[in-house]
Amino acid sequence: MPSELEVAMESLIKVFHRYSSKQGNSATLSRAELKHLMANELSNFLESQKDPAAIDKIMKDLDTNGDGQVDFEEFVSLVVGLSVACEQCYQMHLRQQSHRK
Ligand SMILES: [Ca+2]
Repeated sequence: MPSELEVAMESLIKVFHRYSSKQGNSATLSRAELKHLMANELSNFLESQKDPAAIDKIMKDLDTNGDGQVDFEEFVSLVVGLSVACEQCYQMHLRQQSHRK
C-alpha cells in the first residue's frame, strides 16, 4: 500500500498529465491547459486564476526555460510555492487555536 505522501505525489503526476495531454505536446502544459488546470484544480487556493493578466504572469514565472510551455518540473514549483504559503497559514491557525485554550 502506498503511503499518504506517495499517493499525494502520484496525484500530482496524474493531475498534471490529465491537463497536459489535452493538446499539443502531451508532456507540457500550454497556456490554455495551465488555465484549465488552475480553474479546475486550484480554484480554492488561487483567486487570481480568473484574471487573464494574472495567468500570463504565472505562466511567465513558471516557464523558467522560456519555451512557452510549462513542463512537470516547472509546474511543481507552483505547487511547492502554494504549499509553502498554505503551510504558513496552517501554522498561524494552529497558533491561534493554542491561544484560545
Ligand atoms: Ca517551459
